[in-house]
Amino acid sequence: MPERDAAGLLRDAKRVVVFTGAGMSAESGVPTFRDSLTGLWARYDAQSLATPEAFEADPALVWGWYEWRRAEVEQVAPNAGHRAVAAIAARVASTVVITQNIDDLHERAGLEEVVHLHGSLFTPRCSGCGAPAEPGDVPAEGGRIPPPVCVDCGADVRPGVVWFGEQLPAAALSAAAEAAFDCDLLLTIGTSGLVYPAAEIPYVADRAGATVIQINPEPTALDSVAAVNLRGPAAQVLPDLVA
Ligand code: BJW
Repeated sequence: MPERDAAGLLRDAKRVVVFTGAGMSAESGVPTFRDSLTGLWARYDAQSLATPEAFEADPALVWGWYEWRRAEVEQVAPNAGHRAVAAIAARVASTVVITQNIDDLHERAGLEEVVHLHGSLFTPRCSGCGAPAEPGDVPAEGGRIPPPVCVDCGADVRPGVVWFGEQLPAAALSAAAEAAFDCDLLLTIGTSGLVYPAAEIPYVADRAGATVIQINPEPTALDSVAAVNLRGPAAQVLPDLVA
């Protein structure tokens, strides 16, 4: 289905869900995970950095890596795709934006509420008692830095993100599932659709009768659930869709 028809579907939609992944922020300069040349998992070992076991084994390595990524995100700006998503939310009041991203680029593009399924670089917390904590010093890429210690219980502060093998925040997951179940149009943007349970969200919408539109330059695991596949980068396709 051509872009013109996708724009019509969006114009007619009453309850929209926007579901985003790393490709949403790629044109801002934030690397994706699984792109074969530039993805984070092409350069770094996920098991050594993005698991609770990795943090237990080497907290300074893991804390330093996330603090470096936080600093990188602070240097970049939302792109035209983020601004187009904010424009959709301004136009359709019931829009729910669900992201797997741990950056804050949707918020900086003007969205007040974003459902963060995989947490955030900006919400570190105590690994012992769960109390919120402050980000620490920023190391150079690959630099180790011991995490701060919780002022309440003395345990290490950890990044506020969801690692492999960890449960997603229950409130975010149920808000996402409910929004997907209730929507009439779901836009899935810049995700490979490989990581569960987040990747279930477009299927929930499809099973509940919504139309799924995908924006991605490459084929993905979600191609078959999408009624419309718009093959292109988010910062180019989205502005045309909302024009
Ligand atoms: C563009 C573009 C442009 C490029 N414009 N597009 C069922 C089956 C198999 C395994 C499992 C299963 N259920 C659970 C699992 C295990 C696991 C999992 O899914 N593994 C699979 C990888 C096999 N899931 C978990 O462990 C989850 N937890 C869980 O299930 O808990 C259960 C439990 C129950 C009871 C007790 C305890 C536990 C947690 C998953 C957490 C994922 N965390 C990460 C890291 C976050 C922190 C960090 O950033 O370091 O989240 S992994 C990483 O992948 C990150 C992302 O949010 C997530 C998704 O990646 P995303 O966004 O799709 O990025 P890419 O790189 O994959 O794709 C980018 C796309 O963009 C590509 O398609 C490009 O083409 C496209 N693109 N440029 C538009 N300009």
